[in-house]
Amino acid sequence: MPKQKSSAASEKKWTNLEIADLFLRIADILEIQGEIVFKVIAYRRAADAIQHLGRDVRDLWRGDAKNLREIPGIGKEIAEKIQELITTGKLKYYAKISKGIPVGIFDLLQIPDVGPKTVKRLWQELKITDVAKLEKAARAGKLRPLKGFGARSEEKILAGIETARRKKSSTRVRLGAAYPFAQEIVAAMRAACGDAIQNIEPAGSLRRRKATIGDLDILVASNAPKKILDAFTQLPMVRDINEKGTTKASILAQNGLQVDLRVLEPSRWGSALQYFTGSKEHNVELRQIALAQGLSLSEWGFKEIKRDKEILTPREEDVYEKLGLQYVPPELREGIGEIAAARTKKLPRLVELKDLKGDLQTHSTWSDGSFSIEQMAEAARARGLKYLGVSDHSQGLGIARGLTPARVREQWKEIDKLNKRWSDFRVLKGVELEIRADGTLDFPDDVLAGFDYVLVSTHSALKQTREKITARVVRALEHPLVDIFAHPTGRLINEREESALDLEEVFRVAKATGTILEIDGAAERLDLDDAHARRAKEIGVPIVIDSDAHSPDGMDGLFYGVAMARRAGLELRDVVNCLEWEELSKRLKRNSK
Ligand code: DGT
Ligand code: CA
Ligand code: CA
Ligand code: ZN
Repeated sequence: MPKQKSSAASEKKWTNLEIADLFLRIADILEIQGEIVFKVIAYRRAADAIQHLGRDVRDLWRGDAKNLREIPGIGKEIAEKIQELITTGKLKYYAKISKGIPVGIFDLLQIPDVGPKTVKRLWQELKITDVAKLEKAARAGKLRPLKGFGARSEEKILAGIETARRKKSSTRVRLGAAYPFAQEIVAAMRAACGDAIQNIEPAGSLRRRKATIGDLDILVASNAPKKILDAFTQLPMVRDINEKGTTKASILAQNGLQVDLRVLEPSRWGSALQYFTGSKEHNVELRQIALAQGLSLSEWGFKEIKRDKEILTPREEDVYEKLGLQYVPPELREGIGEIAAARTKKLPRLVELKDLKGDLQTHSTWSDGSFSIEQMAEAARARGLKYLGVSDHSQGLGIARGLTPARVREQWKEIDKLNKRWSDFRVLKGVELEIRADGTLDFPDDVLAGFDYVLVSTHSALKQTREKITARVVRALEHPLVDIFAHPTGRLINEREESALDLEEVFRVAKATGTILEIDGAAERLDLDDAHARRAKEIGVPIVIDSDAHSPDGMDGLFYGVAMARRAGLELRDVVNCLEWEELSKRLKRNSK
């Protein structure tokens, strides 16, 4: 990040979600303290705006608190507080107002239907400052004396406490965060144990590349389990040790993820890796097939049931081979028909990262990206891509500094100049064009005609009714100069649900009009997700996998996008950016007659 003050680098780096949470907490405190209402509302509005930004707040900040005021709902005072968080990692105001508030108070606010006003009364009138005390009081019928409370509200509160508990234990981590973290653990284990490790691999949902991960399951093949487990429980990222035995340990990492690590003999690697990769449903089906052949199958290997004789499988491929099945790639192991396909050797040949020849959704400093077109292009070239579509935002997206037609023409000049540089690489003139709330497009047709391709998306009015948002999108897809529909559902993992968009209808229209739908690989999006992309393929909709990168590192999004595509069973021929640009260009709606 070029414009960040160097002092900030060593401080805590606040994510959008964390900043939003802090502001919500401030609002709660203010309300509990009986502060004036508009101040409380201001913090809630700011939290909402930041949560739904869809990009790092630092990218908008660019070293100046004033820039933050472009975000609707953020005024001078709050903009300066965000700046303080970014540059110092702390907020003095929060330290001041939270003084003297018991920490348990905030847990009370997590209970459905228990708001700051109720909390204030529970605290002041009944001295209840945490969930345990509230639960006890509700069970003992001691809330009734409060004005407006009765037996019914006590029941409701007890049920609410249960709901809050369940919710708390079910937060799943995004693949984009869990995957690099797993790589870090593997590297740290290799550094600590060297030759004692014969094989190490993260299994479970991470290996299946699910969009979100419950916990990490790491397998190690080694003849020195004690050494491995000692090293694991002493890793710097360990916060707590849940459990440590002779072949298995489980830790809670600093980042809140649980990590289970199992050590096994190298001769059992194949069956163990297969078993702990799951899914459970896939494994159940596999064991039934084994039984039908007189074999039992477990993480330890096969056993011939009649003779009680063990058959070990050092390689995972051996497991499938032994059962007469085609090898099933981990991404397909969800128990949804892959085993039947493996039996008849009809599994798809899944698309791979190296099959991608270009990226059609990326951003530069011309809108809300953090790097120049030149830097982004060199980064794409270094990754082995042949073309990079620059798709900066259009004017309608003010908070992302969307481009006016005049700025677009300036950008084209820069791109033309850059393109003289390479014979083996090309920068494409793209745009991420807003579909306005009423379904009209953000640029007139004569501007749209000048791009190499046009990608459309929705960033506002995502709460429209199903009818309204579907009609809005369909209208855009029917436009002859619209080539791609980006991040179709608008979901942000753990932050925002999908819009009400009728995807079946969108798929139908996309196929009929030859509009391409996107798998956006940005860590928070993964949109289309695996299930939607699978359906899109069934219907015959062409798919593009993009990174939505705002920096060179952001191009890792291609990896996560490919992960979703593989889970969806997509092959090279289903993904348009596996084509050279010349071929892809001919397929675009605007160029096909
Ligand atoms: P997660 O952690 O919720 O994202 O999902 P997984 O798939 O990683 O599930 P996890 O961590 O509970 O277990 C890891 C793998 O171990 C799972 O994918 C398959 C295997 N496994 C766990 N429990 C069972 C079970 O009861 N039966 C069978 N057949 N396999 C199991
Ligand atoms: Ca797991
Ligand atoms: Ca686990
Ligand atoms: Zn976007």
